[in-house]
Amino acid sequence: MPSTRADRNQTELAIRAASDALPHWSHSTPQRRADVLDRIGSEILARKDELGMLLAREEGKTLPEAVGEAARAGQIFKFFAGEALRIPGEIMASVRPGIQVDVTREPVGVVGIIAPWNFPLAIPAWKIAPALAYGNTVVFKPAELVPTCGWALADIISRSTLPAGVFNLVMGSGREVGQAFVDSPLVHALSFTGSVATGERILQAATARRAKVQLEMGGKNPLVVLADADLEQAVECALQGSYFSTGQRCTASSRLIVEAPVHDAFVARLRQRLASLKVGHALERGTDIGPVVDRAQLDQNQAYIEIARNEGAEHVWGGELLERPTPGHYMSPALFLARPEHRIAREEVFGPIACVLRADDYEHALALANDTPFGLCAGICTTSLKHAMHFKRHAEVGMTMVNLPTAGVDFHVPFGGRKGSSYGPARAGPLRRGVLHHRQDRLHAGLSH
Ligand code: TXE
Repeated sequence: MPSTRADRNQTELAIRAASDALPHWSHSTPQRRADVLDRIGSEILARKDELGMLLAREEGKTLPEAVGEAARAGQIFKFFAGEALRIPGEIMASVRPGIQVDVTREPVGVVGIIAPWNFPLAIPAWKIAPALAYGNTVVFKPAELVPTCGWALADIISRSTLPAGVFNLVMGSGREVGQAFVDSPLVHALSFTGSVATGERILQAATARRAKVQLEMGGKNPLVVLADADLEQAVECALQGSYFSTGQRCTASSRLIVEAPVHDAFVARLRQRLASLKVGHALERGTDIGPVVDRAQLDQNQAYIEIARNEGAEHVWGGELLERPTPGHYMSPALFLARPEHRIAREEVFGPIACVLRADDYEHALALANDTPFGLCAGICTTSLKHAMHFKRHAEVGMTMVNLPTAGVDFHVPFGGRKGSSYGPARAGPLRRGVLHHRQDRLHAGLSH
């Protein structure tokens, strides 16, 4: 019986196909690439409800979140269709007489894309669309837990009139298929999102053979709540950022750093809101938090709850396994009061678990926020313009949010972190430079002190 998992030989055939297709595709016109990407984006958008249903059933996020993700994947392809027409170049004066210098941006070559399971449509779209827009060819490996979403995306791409070999789906294990991408001299660049351990391994191997590499790994993102914050808004930011999508987002806020004067009120209110959340079937109307993605992740979450208790973190709410009418890996959202040295305050759990750290003042809160090897994103809830502006400049992360949840980013701007969270150019295309970016909800200027 044929296997649904590719082996190393089949992976190498796909890489060879991508390599053979490169000369033609890399010299295709921007209009040709724009048309293809636009077609893909249109089909995804037209089928977003059906794709969202597929995603919710396979990964377990709630149906509204899943439909939103499918729509986002469509918008990403549409955006990069436009970008394909806007590839800039420069003409510069030469230092030598009678000579003109053209600076152009060229495709990198064959791009190996290795994706995680937590955003099985949007993250692949965010890697595939820019790679194709700028004339690269692609070999794509979805995560093992989400083959249906990977297949659905590839099926749509296969109908977009792309020449054969430009885009290749290879299903299989990280060890076999992923490793073959990493090792192949025909793969010029690798774009990876996933765990720190796998990212480190890819980095070592890729740099040894001088492949270009872009890594998005974990986060331990802080949300700072200052005493002058709108408390209700801050609690909603924490709730959304820490627990929605079952906490399975690299941008989730898992450290809630709260200034002492509002600490107890914040915790009480958050506890109250947690009690009102509905954990249940991803397709059921009214579900706030779907199941954990699989048994291994659920075990990891439970292990961290045990570690938190053993290390002396104070349990505030949740963390229990839940029974529901249909089988699933359900658990209630968990909240702890922790100290900075607790593992629950230092390591990425990737589940619906957050901890609160008490801060004496703004400077202490900032120091706690930066006390981590990660640096993906950070948030601050405050009505002080002075502190918001300072935080945007001094939080050691790629992205800061003001009076917004840490999770939730725009697709048309670079995405990336600092320190241990990221490596290489920010996600938004292999040809773009990373910048730090900041977003903010309304801020009451003039109230700064
Ligand atoms: O990640 P892996 P997994 C974290 C999260 C989670 C843990 C494990 O804590 O509990 O990672 O998740 C492929 N060469 N995050 O097992 O193993 C693999 O097949 C090449 C956080 O899913 O890193 C998959 O396609 N590729 C993160 C992809 O790498 C290899 C999102 C990710 O798998 C490979 C996901 C190898 N040797 C997990 N081994 C975030 N912060 O966004 C595996 N892969």
